Amino acid sequence: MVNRLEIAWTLAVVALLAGVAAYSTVLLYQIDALPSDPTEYVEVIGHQWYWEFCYSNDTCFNSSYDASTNTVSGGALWATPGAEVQINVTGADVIHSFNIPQLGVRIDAIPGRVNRFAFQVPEAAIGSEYLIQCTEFCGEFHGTMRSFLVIT
Ligand SMILES: [Cu+2]
Repeated sequence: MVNRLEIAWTLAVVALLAGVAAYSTVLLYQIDALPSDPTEYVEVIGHQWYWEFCYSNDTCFNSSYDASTNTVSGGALWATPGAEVQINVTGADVIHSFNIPQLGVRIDAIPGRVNRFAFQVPEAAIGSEYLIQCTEFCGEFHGTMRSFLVIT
């Protein structure tokens, strides 16, 4: 004979897990939601071994990193303070992963697929820089596949 207490405990656990599942599902959709009117769109393309940034005025920049001086040349991800930036990320050759650790931005750059993500640029002082680092091992010079988000 089934104890009433066992049934009560089982139902309590089922109710708790159902609540966690419902809350998590809503949260996942909220995190992935894209803004209806972002301030800026940037196409981000991962190459072996540099990032290409294309802006809405159809100009593209290849960002090359120099490890000896910790600087980039040729371009960067430029954004204004407080901007809501939508990035459309893809890969040109192999799988890369676009990561801005300080902002919690991380999204895979996969050839043949466009992944979309939006994030809020901090209200930082103009000239502030945030490291961009590939976080998917993509070959010999993966470690130098860096750039910067520069507040302009
Ligand atoms: Cu990489």
